[in-house]
Amino acid sequence: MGFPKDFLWGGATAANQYEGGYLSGGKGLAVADVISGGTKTQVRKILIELADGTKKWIPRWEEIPTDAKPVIDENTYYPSHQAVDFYHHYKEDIRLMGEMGFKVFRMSINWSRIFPNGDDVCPNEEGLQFYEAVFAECKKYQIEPLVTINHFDLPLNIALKYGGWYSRKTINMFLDYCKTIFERYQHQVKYWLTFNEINFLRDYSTLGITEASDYNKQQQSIFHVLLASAKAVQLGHQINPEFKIGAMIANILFYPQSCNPEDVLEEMKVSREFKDFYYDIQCRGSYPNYKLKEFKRNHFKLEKLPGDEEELQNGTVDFISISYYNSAVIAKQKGDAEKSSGNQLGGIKNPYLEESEWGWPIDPIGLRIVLNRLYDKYRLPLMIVENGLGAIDKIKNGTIDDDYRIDYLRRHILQMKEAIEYDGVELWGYTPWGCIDLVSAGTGEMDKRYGFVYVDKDNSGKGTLSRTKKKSFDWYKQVIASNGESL
Ligand code: P53
Repeated sequence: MGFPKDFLWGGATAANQYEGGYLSGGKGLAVADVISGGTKTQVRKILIELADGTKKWIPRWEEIPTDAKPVIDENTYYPSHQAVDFYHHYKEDIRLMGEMGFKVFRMSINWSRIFPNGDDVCPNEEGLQFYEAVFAECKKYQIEPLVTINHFDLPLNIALKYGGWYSRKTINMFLDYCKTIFERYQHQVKYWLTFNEINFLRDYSTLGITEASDYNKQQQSIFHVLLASAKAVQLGHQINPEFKIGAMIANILFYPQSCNPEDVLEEMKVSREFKDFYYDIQCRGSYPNYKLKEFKRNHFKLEKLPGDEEELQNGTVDFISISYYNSAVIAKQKGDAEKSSGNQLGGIKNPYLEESEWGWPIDPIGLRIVLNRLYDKYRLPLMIVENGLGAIDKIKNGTIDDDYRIDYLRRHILQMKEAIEYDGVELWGYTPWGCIDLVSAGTGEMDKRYGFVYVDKDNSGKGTLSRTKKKSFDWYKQVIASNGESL
């Protein structure tokens, strides 16, 4: 009993936080490449050049005026440029994954490495060869690649020239990219995810739209992304019917603060807005009524073409994958409740849970609840493709004793086991986030580490990039070897 025999144990990464080589091998610039580093307290910024030639720094989520363009400042550190240089370390890293016994390795393809400008007529052969070599390396260790087609990553040219996902043209550029990689890698890759955290695309770096505050533009852009995903699912299945193509949604679990029906109703609304409506479209193939009603109330009319609804309907996913880090508390009236410092949605502190150094509540039982709710509702196989503890690691006498990380992972794996064994949930695999230390997406820093392997690099970009096994490396190795029995 316990975990199924063929359970996919592994780890997860994303190109813009891991790969580096930002201009190597013919790669073009991505939006991620113009976002500066940051820290817990210092927000990541973009330097823009205005029409009159003057330059100014703006926070990454701020609107970029239509006549301005992002530029790179020579004296500023940009984490994506080198990241932790998987580009030159892939053999070493995959060997380490092989040593841990990984069955699966989640990674993303850098769109601008394949189509440097997004709208190129031909793909960049050197870029295609890079991933071919990576997949061949995985095969040496019988590691199955799980590829995210788009992980917070957009060729800069698509943002500048077309206005990102607000333009319907971006759908076609995306499908050209999908066709190229599906055809090229159809014998090397079986598991695909279309968009990372599709419910978390809301600014220039992900959607490529500059008026992030405009409701209509946001909704239209999200529709284009969802449509692109549905079309990609169909295209993938045409190219290779064996492909398993999944949705990927950030699954923060929301709790009502009290049994006051007002709080429960508010939690329902937040859950729908933040995640449920994306699941519904990707798993059931159409917009739920509550979303259509919301459009009406906002006097918004989605611009659609004939056939779009069928495309959504025919492009439902084969499985659901999620990121799960924490839960959050929702109340109708926030009042004087104690705030949870780092909770992404500015939530209320949950008195029953501890928090990470970045203020993310730690909630293993929440994971079991999430898995059950999803399986009840959609009856699709599930995968947890991100989970883990971002923490500061200290090297003492050449070793890193990350017992806090082991403890976090152990408690989550135990709840996965309950969900499988006791509740009968169908769970395919588990890929903890940042298996080799990488750059944080939220803060752009190195100090927030998730890995089993330590990478020597600091927040300002300095370091040898050497890899060192942490205590959790051997621990995870025996978790995999015992198929989740020895924790
Ligand atoms: P970092 C926010 C909340 C939950 C998940 O996050 C998030 C984010 C964005 O920061 O993103 C996912 O690095 C994402 C990864 C990211 C990871 O969570 O801010 O898919 O790219 O690195 C962890 O600690």
